[in-house]
Amino acid sequence: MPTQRRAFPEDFVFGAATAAYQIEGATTADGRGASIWDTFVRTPGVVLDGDTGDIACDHYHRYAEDIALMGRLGLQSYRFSTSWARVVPDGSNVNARGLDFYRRLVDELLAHDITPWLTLYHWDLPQAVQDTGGWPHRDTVHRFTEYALAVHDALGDRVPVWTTLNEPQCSAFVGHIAGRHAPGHTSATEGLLAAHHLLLAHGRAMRELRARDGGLTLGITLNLAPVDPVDPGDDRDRDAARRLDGQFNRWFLDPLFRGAYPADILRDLASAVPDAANALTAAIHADDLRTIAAPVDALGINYYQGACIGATPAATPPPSGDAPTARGGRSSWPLPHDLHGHDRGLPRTAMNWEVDPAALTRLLHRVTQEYTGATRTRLFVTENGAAYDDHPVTEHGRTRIPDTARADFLIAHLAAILDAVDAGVDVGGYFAWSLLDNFEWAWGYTRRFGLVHVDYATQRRTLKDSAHAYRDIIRTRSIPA
Ligand code: GBH
Repeated sequence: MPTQRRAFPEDFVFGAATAAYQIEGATTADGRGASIWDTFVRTPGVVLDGDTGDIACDHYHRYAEDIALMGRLGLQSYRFSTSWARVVPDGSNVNARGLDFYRRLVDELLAHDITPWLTLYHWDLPQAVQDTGGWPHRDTVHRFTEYALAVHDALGDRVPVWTTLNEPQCSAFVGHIAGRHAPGHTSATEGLLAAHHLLLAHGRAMRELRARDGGLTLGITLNLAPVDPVDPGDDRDRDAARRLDGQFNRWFLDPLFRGAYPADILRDLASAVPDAANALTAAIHADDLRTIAAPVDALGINYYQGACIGATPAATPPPSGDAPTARGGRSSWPLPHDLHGHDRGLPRTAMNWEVDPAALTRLLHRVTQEYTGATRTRLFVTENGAAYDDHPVTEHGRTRIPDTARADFLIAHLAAILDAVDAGVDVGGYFAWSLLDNFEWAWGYTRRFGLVHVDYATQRRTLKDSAHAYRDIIRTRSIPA
C-alpha cells in the first residue's frame, strides 16, 4: 500500500537560498571592493578559528557547477544576494565587471529553468560606505537606492523577484549593538539609527523599482520568531516576552505594515536609553514612515526557532546560541533590560537552536492576522534549515552524508507550513537554508547548513541525504504524512 502523502498547492515554489559573502569567495576579483565583512573578519577574535570569506565555496568561479546541482535537485527558484561591493566597489562608481558576474549567474539559472530571486543586501556593506558613516548615517539610504537601480539596469529584464534586505534586525542590532556581526559596534543609538535607515532604504528602493517596472514582485525578508513567556501567569515574564517581541518582530513589522514604530517600545526606550531615543526621534523625517510602509508583494520570513523568555534566569540555563567569540556575551537589543532564555526540552541543532516547527505555524498565522492579511502580501519562508555535524561515510567507493536529522527537520517544517496553508494562510513558497555548506558568519566554517556538502580543501560538492530527500519532495510536490 502506498504511504499517504500531503500535497502542496500547485503554485507553491520550492527553492534554496544562499548569500554572496557566505559562498562567493573571490573577494578581490574583477574589481570587487572590500565590504564591512572583509574588514570585520580580520579583527582578531571575532570569527571562530579566524576564518574568512576570502575563498568560501569559490562559487564565483564554480557557479555553473552549482547551478547544475540545483538542476539535479529540481529547484524551481534560487534565492541569492548580490554583493554591493562587487557592483559599487568604492561606494559611488558602478563596476561593470562585477555586474557581469550576476548576468552570467542569472543567464545560467534561466537556462536551467530556475527562477532567480534576488536579494540586494545580505549584510555586506561596501567598506567605502561604512567609512562615510554606514547605516547609522542617512546618506547611506541614497547610496543603497543608487546601487539597487544599478543592479536593476543590468538584470531588470530577467529577474522577476526582488527583495531589498535580508534580516535588517541582524544588520542593525547584531552589527551595531551586540557587535557580533560587522561592523562590530556596540551602541544602542547606532543600532536604532541603522535600523531606521535600513527600513528607509528598503522603502526608497521599493518606490524606485516599482516606478521603473510595475510587473516586478517586490519585498523584504525579516527574521521573525514567536516569543513566549516562560510562565504566562507571571507579569514579569509576560513583560519580558513583550519587550523581546517588540524589539525583534514588531520593531520591523509595525513600520512596514502599519507605518509606525511600536508605541510600547518607544516608551521603554525613552525612559531607559533617552539619548538613543532622542537620536532616533531626530532621525525620523516627516515622510519616512509613509515611505517605509509602501505595500510589498512578498514578505520573506526567515524562521529558525522560537523563543521562550523569562524576566529571571532559568535554574538550568539553556546552552547559548551565540558564537563564543570575543564579544559573545553582549545583548542584541536596544533596551538594556535582561532577557533570559529558558529551555523547553525540545531537541536542539548544532547551533544549540531549538527545533520547534509548531512555532512556525503560529508565526505564519500571526503575521497574516496582524499584518499582511489585509493587503495582497504573500508570505514566503525565505530561509529555514539546520546545522548538524555531518559525518561522511564511504560506501562502495562513494561518499555519502547520512544527515537524517536535517531531512527530518526540513520535512517537519514543510508540514508546519502546510498546516498553515490548510488553514487558509497564503504561503507562496519555501527556500531551504542553505544550498551549500558555507561561511556561517561568526561561526566561520564550523557549522554546516547545506543540503550539499562542501569539502573546503578540494571544493568538492556532495549531495547529502537531505538533498535527495528534498529532490523527492520537489518531484512529488508532497511530503510524507
Ligand atoms: C540567517 O540568520 C542568515 O540570513 C543566514 O545568513 C545565516 O547563515 C542563517 O541564518 C543561519 O544562521 O553571531 O553567534 O551571536 C538567522 C538569524 C541572527 C542567527 C544572528 C545568528 C547571531 C548569532 N541569525 N544570530 S552570533
